[in-house]
Amino acid sequence: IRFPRLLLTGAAGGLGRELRSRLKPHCDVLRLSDIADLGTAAPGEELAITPLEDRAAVLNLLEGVSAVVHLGGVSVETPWDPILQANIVGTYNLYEAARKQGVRRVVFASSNHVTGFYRQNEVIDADDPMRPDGLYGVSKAFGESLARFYFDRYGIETVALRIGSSFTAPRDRRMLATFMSYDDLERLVVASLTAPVVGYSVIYGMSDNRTKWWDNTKAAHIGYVPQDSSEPFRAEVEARQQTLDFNDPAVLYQGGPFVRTGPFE
Ligand code: 15L
Repeated sequence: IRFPRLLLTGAAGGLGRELRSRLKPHCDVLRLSDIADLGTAAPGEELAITPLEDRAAVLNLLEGVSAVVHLGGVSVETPWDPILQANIVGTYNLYEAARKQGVRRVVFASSNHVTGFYRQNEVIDADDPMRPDGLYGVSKAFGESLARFYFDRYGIETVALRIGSSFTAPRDRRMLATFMSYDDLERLVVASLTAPVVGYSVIYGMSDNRTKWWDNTKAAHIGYVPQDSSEPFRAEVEARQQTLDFNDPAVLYQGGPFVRTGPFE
């Protein structure tokens, strides 16, 4: 499938910068938005600096768009106000704009922090109750609920990606379980955009790691087949972090350090 126009929000962020070049072959026009600088437009790119909390601007942003990859928003635990504006108001504005502009599918960057208060010795799937590990996780839980409502009520499809840790390499022992390579991120996003029917689906974003906390069996219809693994990094990561403190909540819970971040006042 080649889309006439894809929108990538959060295009200046860590994952947005990776997906910018990787999504281009899948569309005629790639529209990119962020609040940070997006550089200059390459052929076939449209740049639109857009604060997600600006409802009118977001409505314009979705005009003429075939599908959205929504990475925009706050991506870590912070004080409440930025989370409220970007992740809660912003995600509402995005789905309202999708409804008004007739956009039929959204790939929503959710997070493993929606279930960060499960323990590292548990294996969960998308049907287990949400256990957010902070206000950031709560905002992603809101986004997932909103997406589910927009599917049930308006038929707008969403794949919610509960992304683990997508970096060039796992940075600590926790990330041996949560790691997703950029190549696997691309595979996951493209599968989510192109699977024939997704309805409202939730899938954990991880590579084919040996240590697994998340079971994606129920998302098999998306057709995501990870090709990479954290395993080649294991020896180096374990050598760097030799002991684990089992009194540290970051070691006990899947969300890692997020479970003990904040409060901020
Ligand atoms: C996230 O949701 C963050 O956006 C990212 O920066 C990582 O910290 C990741 O989770 C993680 O859990 O490792």
